[in-house]
Amino acid sequence: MSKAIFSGIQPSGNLHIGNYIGAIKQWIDLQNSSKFKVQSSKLDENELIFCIVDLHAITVYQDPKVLKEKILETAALYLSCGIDPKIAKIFIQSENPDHTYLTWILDCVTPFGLLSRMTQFKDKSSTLLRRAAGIASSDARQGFEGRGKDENITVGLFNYPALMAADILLYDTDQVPVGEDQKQHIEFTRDIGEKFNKMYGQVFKLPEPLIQKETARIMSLQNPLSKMSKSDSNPLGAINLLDNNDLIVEKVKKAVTDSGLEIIAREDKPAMSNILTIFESVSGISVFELEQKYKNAKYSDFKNDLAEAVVEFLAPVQKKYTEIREDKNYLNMVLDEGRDYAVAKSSKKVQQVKEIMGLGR
Ligand code: AQP
Repeated sequence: MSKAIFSGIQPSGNLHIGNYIGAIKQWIDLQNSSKFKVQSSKLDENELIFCIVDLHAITVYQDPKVLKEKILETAALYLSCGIDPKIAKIFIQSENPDHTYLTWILDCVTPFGLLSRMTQFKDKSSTLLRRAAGIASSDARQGFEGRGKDENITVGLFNYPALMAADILLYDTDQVPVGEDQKQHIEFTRDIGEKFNKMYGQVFKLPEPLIQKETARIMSLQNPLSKMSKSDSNPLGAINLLDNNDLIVEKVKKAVTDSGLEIIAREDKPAMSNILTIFESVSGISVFELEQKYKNAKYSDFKNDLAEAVVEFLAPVQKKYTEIREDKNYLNMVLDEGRDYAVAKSSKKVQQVKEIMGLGR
């Protein structure tokens, strides 16, 4: 049976190895599985659609000049990591107005209480509050209640899941490959899609999240209890896909470790489990094999090898990235084609929605 796969990344900063392992790697695996090797322009066949979700990025302030650059950087990174535009479509979210149109419609069927339960909003808003107040503590969730009037916490940030639901529902998406952190938003999408279908009639397909359990959540190199993130205020927490070799080596060397010297993935060793997962993802050597290989090794030797593996893995990505960024025509062609494809599909869905709701003439 044909399947539609949709996913995206915010151009809200430097893409990191967590974005790669949690999302892009899965996209490439899906693309390379024979099922999706369909080089066809027909809209109703297996399809892979990858979006640069710039409208999501602006839920938190972005410097306009930087944002423009990061949008193209993200697109070029999709390609240099291995997304093939002959198989998958790549487009920029803000270039298809159907996303914001459907968001408003979904807002009008979304219970306020359901949105209020989204943990990402609680986490991000509490981080913004902390920054505004200069509070260093990582446990500021309860602070949110008392300081909810902060100007940086926008309605857009609160409404983020409705925009994400629109992204997904517009394309009759079957599966959404994401990291564990996005699971709740996919569940929200299903709830809202189902509610709409019950209220007005069958319009939306309900998507499933596609989450690789072992690599679902790559953690910060500086705090294994906190997700590796573009917006982390500690620059040593994330290995960015475009970091130079020296920086990668420095970040790996300075990565925090657990107590004890064992090189083993275990629940009570979150830092080691995290870096072993990263090692496995960039080298293709399983965590089990790595544990055997480094059984009696020194920590420093292990870290040297890890840094080398990351550098080796990123070298061809970075080389290809430079080529693509220098070829503006190519990048524009890919994005134009992706946008046209996306609009052709989503506009049909929007028409269906308008008709069933009695909107317009
Ligand atoms: N640490 C992570 N481990 C595994 N997967 C991750 N993803 C993000 N961080 C990790 C996955 O990458 C995709 C794109 O994420 P996003 O950019 O849309 O939003 P995010 O999850 O909020 O990413 P960041 O890096 O934390 O960005 P900021 O700091 O701007 O909010 C998603 O599939 C996500 O699961």
